[in-house]
Amino acid sequence: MAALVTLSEFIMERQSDFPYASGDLSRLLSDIGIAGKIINHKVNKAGLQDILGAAGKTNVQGETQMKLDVFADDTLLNAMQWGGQVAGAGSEENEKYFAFDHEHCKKAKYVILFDPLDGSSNIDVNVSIGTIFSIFRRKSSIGDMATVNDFLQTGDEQVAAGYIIYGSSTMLVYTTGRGVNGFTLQPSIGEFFLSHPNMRIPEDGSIFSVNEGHINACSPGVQAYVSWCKASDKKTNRPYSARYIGSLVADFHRNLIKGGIYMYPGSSKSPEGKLRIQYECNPLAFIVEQAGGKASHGNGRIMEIKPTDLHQRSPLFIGSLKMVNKVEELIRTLG
Ligand code: AHM
Ligand code: MG
Repeated sequence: MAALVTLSEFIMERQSDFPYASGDLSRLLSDIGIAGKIINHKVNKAGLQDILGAAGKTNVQGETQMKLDVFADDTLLNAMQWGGQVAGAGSEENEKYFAFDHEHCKKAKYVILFDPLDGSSNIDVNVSIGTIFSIFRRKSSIGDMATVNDFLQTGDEQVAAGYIIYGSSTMLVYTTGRGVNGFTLQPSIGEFFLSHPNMRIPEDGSIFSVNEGHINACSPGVQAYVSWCKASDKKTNRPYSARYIGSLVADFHRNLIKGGIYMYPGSSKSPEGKLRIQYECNPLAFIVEQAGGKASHGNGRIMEIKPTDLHQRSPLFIGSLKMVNKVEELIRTLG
């Protein structure tokens, strides 16, 4: 039987990849793993919340019941604040970033951005959802409070990124720029174990994931690509299969393993699409590039965008290298 490697063991082992690392990033990743377990516990009881809390809006302990995305946000913010490895946090749930004023946080080297529970529309219907995170070295001086510039870095400046998928099993997938590794939660003992070492995305795939309901409002290049995916061609194994969960982490995770492309293009109504650069596009872009794939905004790499706003949006084309190349080619020629 192969040796079981837990997330904590793996993180500690990998610390030696960074010659001057003091262990802060390792501790931060462990804190995220713990927050993920707490969120997972709550997500798994989602359908029971209303039943158990039916007498009023409070549960048996007298605590007010929170919406799951607010619960996930609070859990991560608390874990980050008390963990003391980040100077601040930016979240999809909050208009402004938080600069933590505890002394140990002011001394921290990193900041974090996250989408605490992505795919909110799927929460109530028992479909996979996820947490996405992105970690940067801070730009502001150690000892001071975090500033807005800490949160407006390009994706290329990320030091680590990952996601947790709450699916048929719960997995944590992350990268620190030395490949991508996936861990599956063993629920009975509450431990993540290395289950997907050195993940690689197939260079080409046969799955396309897009909300086709909006296709008429997309650019000619994007429309041409979707038609191309649906056209028959034995040599390139088309038509491809359409798979769209409407949960970015779940769609991305499937395509990472099987090969495929996820697209959220701009449209005439929303030229910048829907997804946010810093806590949705960038972290998945870092992972996909580390796994041998590609992430584009249509005309170039996602991770080169210099954001000017915490909640800035961008079109996203992400997945297998050849598929992203093809959609870029059509956008280049047709617009
Ligand atoms: P959210 O952050 O409000 O959950 O929105 C992001 C989600 C993604 O998970 C998903 O891929 C996309 O929105 C689906 O959007 P649409 O319903 O427009 O296809
Ligand atoms: Mg989201």
